[in-house]
Amino acid sequence: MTKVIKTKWHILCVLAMVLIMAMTIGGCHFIPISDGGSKKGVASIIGVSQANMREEWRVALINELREETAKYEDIRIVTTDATGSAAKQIQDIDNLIGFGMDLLIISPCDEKMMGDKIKEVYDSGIPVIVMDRAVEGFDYTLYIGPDNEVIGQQAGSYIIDLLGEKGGDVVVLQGNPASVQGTERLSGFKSAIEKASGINLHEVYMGAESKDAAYDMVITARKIVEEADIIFTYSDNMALGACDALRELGLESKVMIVDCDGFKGADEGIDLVSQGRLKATVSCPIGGKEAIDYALSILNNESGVPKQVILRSNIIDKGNVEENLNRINADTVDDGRKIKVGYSQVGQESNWRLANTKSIEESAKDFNIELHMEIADQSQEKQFEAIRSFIKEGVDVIVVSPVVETGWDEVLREAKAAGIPVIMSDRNVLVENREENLTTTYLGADFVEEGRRAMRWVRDNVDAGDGDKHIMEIMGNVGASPTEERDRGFREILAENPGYDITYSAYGDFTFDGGRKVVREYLENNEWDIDIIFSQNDDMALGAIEELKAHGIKPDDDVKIISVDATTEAFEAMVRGELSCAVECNPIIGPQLMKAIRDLCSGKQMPFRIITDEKVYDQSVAEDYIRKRLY
Ligand code: GYE
Repeated sequence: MTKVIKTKWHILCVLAMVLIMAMTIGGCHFIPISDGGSKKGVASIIGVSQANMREEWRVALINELREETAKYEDIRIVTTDATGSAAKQIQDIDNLIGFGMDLLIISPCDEKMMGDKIKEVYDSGIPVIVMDRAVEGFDYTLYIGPDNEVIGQQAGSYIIDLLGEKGGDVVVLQGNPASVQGTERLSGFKSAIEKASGINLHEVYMGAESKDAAYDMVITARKIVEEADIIFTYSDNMALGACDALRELGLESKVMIVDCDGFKGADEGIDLVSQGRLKATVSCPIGGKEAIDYALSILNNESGVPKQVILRSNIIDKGNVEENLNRINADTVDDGRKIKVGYSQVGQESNWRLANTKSIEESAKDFNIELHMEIADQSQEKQFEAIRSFIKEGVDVIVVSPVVETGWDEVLREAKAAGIPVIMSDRNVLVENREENLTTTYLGADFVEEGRRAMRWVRDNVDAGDGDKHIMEIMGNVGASPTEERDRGFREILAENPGYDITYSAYGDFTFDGGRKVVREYLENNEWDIDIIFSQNDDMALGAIEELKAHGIKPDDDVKIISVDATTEAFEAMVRGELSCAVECNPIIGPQLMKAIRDLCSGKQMPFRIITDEKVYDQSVAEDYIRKRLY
């Protein structure tokens, strides 16, 4: 009997060891059975599905996730390695679900092939954080990643400055085909370089994006390299290969190397800059810390979790490598102290704005922030005055919701000179030179996507019929980023659908009266021949509806009306059968903004952009949602 039991026990132990070894070898950080399996003594399990563990930065991401998770005793992390196979990644995810994970962090093998699986997990109620490569659509909880186009642009701009007026020759090492990340970085790099004169690019294609392939290519392309000023590579491991080849060829002092990634490990970007082997590297933040930070917020059902966090990349060279290393290694601690914030608010022009102001004022109290808000009543001059008063007051942080996109460089330089960081909230600005870093981050919506969503709804719900549907566009105030970008997104999808055409477009300043005026003036000069109204906010849509009814034109029957914001008033109009569709633009950004302010003041590096979560509603769902609206 004992023998049999022994045998069985023996087999079980062997099986357990095999299972542990298999999952560990497969990159799965397995929780020892002695812990009572997955859940005993653990509040949450975070499943991590990594595309592969070949690329250094992917290993770095797993390490960063583990380091961060280790700080929380009731959180467990289970990692899997898809070894570059989408089929295996799907299987890994099913295994993680079977393991009882409470949240999935995934870096997709192939964003097209993984989109459906990610949506399936998200729709099942398991929060999903997508990292590095964004999937189509928004069927996930949060995306965290770099802007690879910007990373390439930063490298290109740096090389232009390095070569100066005389220009020069640049050898570009690239995989063939280049990875998604490589393609985006190359695109950004070339878009920057083409703005300069006198720079000759020599593109060299490699069979793989690896250290050894780069080494071989530099050796093989020796004739070109000897005449070059700079080698550009878009990853640390390729840069290391190029460094070794230049050393082999005795060209280290003659040819410089600029690369992307800027990881902090031995012989990676930052280290190679410190050694003097790289001229510069453009850092690509890994995002592991941010992912765990937000994962905990999601698991704790905290408000303020955005939809996208676009991580900031920095140019690191000999002049700032120590400063960057110190920043990366500093353990940012929020000491909870009271923070003084000066907020320059656009105005009180719409219900959206009133809800936005309320959210910010209420969140300030929750986050121990002393808020000094100045309302500008849509005047840029008043915003300048407010910002200068905040500088004089010596606040810790200035936040601006800019009435228009341009004209801010001078006053932002004054804030920078005073050492006061500026966050752009709700709307963004266009500055002359991004490298001046006049603002720290942008927190708000993706207005271009909102415009696309409005026209996609039209395409899917308003039959083009005989192909000449007339659209009236009622726009916000001249020069505001939501005005420009919603228009751009709407027209992008419109261009793909020839059965529709914007036959009249006018500004309504985001106000009720403004929308009413646009319709009234149209009717004073035209017979009504409009099939669809695209209003860039609810207030103007409601004003338009008022004017239509006054002329006996039935909203939603005689003309479909699509609006942006999705305020309660818009839902009420949909329930009344007057408004056809409302594209959400979430004003409740107070919690995200206050979290960003506290992160900034605790020394964390701010992302480039923090994009809010938004959906599209129409009459088919208005009744269900109207009672849940927060604004
Ligand atoms: O759509 C509108 C407000 O900046 C996104 O401004 C905001 C816009 C919003 O007046 O209602």
